[in-house]
Amino acid sequence: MKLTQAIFLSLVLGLSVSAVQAEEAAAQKKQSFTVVINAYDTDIPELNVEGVTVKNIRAFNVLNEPETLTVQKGTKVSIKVENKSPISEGFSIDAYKIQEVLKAGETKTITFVANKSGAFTIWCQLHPKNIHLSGSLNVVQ
Ligand SMILES: [Cu+2]
Repeated sequence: MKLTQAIFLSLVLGLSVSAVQAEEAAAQKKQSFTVVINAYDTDIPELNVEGVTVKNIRAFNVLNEPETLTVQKGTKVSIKVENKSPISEGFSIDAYKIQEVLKAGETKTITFVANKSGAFTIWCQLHPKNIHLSGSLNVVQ
C-alpha cells in the first residue's frame, strides 16, 4: 500500500469512527420527567366583578405539573405521567404521535427520542383547553 493510500484510508476510517461516536453520544443522552395531572375544584361563594355580584361559582381546572418540559434534540425522553385527577385524563403530543389516556389514579411512562426541534403542545384530547390547560414540550438544538 502506498503512503498516500494509507493516509487516505486512515482519514476515512477516522472520520467514520468519529461519526459513530457522535451518534452514540446522542443516543446516550437521556432525560426523565415526572408530570402530575392535578385537578383543582374550587367553590367561590361570592364574587363581585365591577358591581355585579355572582354567587356560588364552581371553578374546575386540570393542570399538568410541570406544564413545560425542555430537552435537547436527540435526547431519549422518558415521561412518567401520574393522573391524580378524579377522572380519566389525556396526554397528547401530536408531533411525536403520542396520545395516551390515563384513568383516575393511573400512572404511565411514555418514552420517545426527541428528534424534532421546536415547541410542541402537550394537551388533553378528552377535555376543552380552557378546563385542562395545555403545556409545552420544547426541543432545543
Ligand atoms: Cu383532561
